[in-house]
Amino acid sequence: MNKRIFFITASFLFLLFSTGLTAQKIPPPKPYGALPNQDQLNWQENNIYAFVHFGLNTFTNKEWGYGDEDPSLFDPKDFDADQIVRSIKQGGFKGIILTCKHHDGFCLWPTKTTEHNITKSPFRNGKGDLVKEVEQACRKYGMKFGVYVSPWDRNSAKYGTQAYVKMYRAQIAELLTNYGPVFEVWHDGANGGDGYYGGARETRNIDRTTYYNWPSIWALEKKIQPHALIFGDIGADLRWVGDEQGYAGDPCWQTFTPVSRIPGKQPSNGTINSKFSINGTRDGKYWMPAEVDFSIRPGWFWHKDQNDNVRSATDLWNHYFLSVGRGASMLLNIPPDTDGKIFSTDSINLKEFGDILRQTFSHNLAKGAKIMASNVRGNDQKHYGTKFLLDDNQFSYWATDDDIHTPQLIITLPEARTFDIIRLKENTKLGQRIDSLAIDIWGNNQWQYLAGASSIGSNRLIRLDKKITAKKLRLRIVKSPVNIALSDFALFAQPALNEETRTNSTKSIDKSNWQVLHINNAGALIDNNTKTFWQSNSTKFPQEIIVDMGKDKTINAFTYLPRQDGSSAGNIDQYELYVSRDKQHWQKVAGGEFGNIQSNPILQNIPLDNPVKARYFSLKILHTIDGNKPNIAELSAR
Ligand code: FUL
Repeated sequence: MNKRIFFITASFLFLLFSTGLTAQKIPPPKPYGALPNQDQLNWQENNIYAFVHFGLNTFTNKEWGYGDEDPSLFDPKDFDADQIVRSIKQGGFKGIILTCKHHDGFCLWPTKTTEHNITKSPFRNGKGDLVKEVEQACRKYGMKFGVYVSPWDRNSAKYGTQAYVKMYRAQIAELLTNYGPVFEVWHDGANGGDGYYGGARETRNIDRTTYYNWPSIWALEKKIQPHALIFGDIGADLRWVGDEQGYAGDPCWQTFTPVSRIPGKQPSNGTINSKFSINGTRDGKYWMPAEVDFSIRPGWFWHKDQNDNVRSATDLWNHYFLSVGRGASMLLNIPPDTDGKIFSTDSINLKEFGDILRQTFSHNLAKGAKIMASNVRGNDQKHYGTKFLLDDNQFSYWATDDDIHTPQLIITLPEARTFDIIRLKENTKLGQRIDSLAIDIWGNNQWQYLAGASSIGSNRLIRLDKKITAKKLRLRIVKSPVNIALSDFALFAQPALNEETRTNSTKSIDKSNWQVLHINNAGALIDNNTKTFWQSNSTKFPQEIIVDMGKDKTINAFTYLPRQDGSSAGNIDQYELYVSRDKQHWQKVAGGEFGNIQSNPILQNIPLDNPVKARYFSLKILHTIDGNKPNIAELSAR
C-alpha cells in the first residue's frame, strides 16, 4: 500500500471509529413521561382532517334524526364522491372521516346487521354502497379514510340490550374489513335518550361506563386494523378536545388522564368531565393528543338556510392556530348538500384556506440562520447540534446535557426578515418535555420580549398580532423538568387576509318594539345582546314565552340562541312554536327538538314550512336537556 493510500484509509477508519465512539459515548436523552406510538406520530404529522356528515338528516333538515325516518328520503341525485374528496383535498386536508352511521341508525353501506340501510333507498336503485364510493375516491386522491359509527342508535329495537352491542360490533367489523386501511375510528360520546327504537318510541338510557365494554371494542378494532387510531372521550389513542367550537386550550398537553364527571365511576365515552380534556394533563398517564372537531357551518349536517353562514377562509385560518397551533389536530366538518356534493360557498372557502396554508408554510424564513446554543449535549454537534432545528425533520433534534433544563439559543438570520408566525416542535418520540419558553428579539441594542408559549410537543405555532422585522432572535427555555430535545424552529409570514369570518349574515326582524308579555325581567331574551340571558324561575314544563312584536310581521323562520356563558344548564331541547295576529287565535307553526344542543350550543334555526304573518308568537318550552330552569340568550325572527 503506498503511503498516500495508507494515510487516507487510516484517517477514514479513524473517523469512522471516532464517530462510532461518539454515538456510543453520548446516548440520547432519556424519554420523559407517556410516549406516542408510531401511528399517533404519523397522525400528528398530518394534523388536518375533514369530517363528512351525510345521511338522512341531510334530507330531513335535522341535526339528530329520531330513527323513524323513511330510507326512501335518502336520494342524493348527483352524488359525486370525487367532487367531495377533491374539494376537501384542495383545502389542504389529509384524510376524511365519514359518518357511516349517525344516531338515527341509517347505514350508508349495505350492512347485513340491519334493514335500515342504503339498499332501501333510491340511491343507485338500492344497489349502492356510499361508504365504498367515498373510500375509493379517497384512495384515488391519496387521502386517508376513516369511519364514524355512532354507538347510539335511535332506530334499533335492540338498543339498550346486549344484542345491540353485538350488532354494533358487527357493524364496526364490516366497516373495518371491507374498506381497505382505515386510519381512524370515531366513537361519539352522545348516547341514550328518546328515540324510535323499532316503534317503541320511548326513552332508553344505558350505563355509559359499562354498556359497550369499550376496551373489548378497541381490542376488536385493533385486531382487524392494528394501525387504525381510536378516537373517543377517553381515547384509546386520540381524545375529544371537549368542545365543538373549534379550539383547544392553551396549553393543550398531549398527555391526558381522563376524569369522569360521575363521582366514583371510571371515566368512559360520554361521561367525561370535558373541562379537563381542553387542556389535557401535564404529565398525564397516556399519550392522547386532542382532536378539535367543529363544522364549517353552524350545524353538522347541511341545511339550506345555513348557506349564508359558512366559515370563511380567514375564520378557518384563525381556528387552525387554535387547534393545530396548540398541538391538537383540526377535524373540520364539511357536509355535502342534498345533491350529494360540497356546496359552492364551502368549496370556494376551502380552496382559499388551502391556498393560505400552502402559501404560508412553503417558505421558512429561518432557513439559512446561524443558531448558537448555550449548551449542546456532550458538545456533540454532529448528533445533537442546532442544525437539526432547521432540517424539516421532526425527529432529528438539538439536545442538551442531562442537567441543562433552561438553555438558550441565539438565532441570527442572514438578513433582517419579516414574519408573524413562529413554529416550534419537540422530538415527541422522547415525550413532551418543555413546560414553557420565551422568544426575544434584538432591537435598540437590547433584548426585547416578543412572545412565549407553554406546552410545545409535536407542533406549536405562536401567532404574533402584527408582523415583526428582526435579524437576531433569542429563544429561552423557561421551564422544563428534564433536558431539551427540540427539533424545529421556523418563521413564517402569513399573506394578507380578508376580514370577514362568515360569508354574509342573515338579517333579523328589527326587535326594538318587541315586548315579552306576562313575565317580569325577561328583556334579556330580546335585547340583541348575546352575552345576557333570561332564565326562568321554574322547572315545571311546559312553560310559555309570548312575544308581542308591536305589529304584524312576515316571518320565515325563528331562531333560539341558548346561553353563551360556557354552561349549558337549562338549554331547551324540545319546543313548539305558535303565532297569532290577535292573541286569541293561535296557529302552531313549528315544533321538535334541538339536537346536540349540549355539546354544540349554537344558534338554533327554526325555518317555517311557509312564511306567516303575525304580531304575536309563543315559544312553548317542553323540556330542557337536564331538567334545569330553561334559559334563552336571544329569540329572534327572520
Ligand atoms: C356530536 C354528535 O351528537 C353530533 O351530531 C356530531 O356527530 C358531532 C361530531 O358529535 O356529539
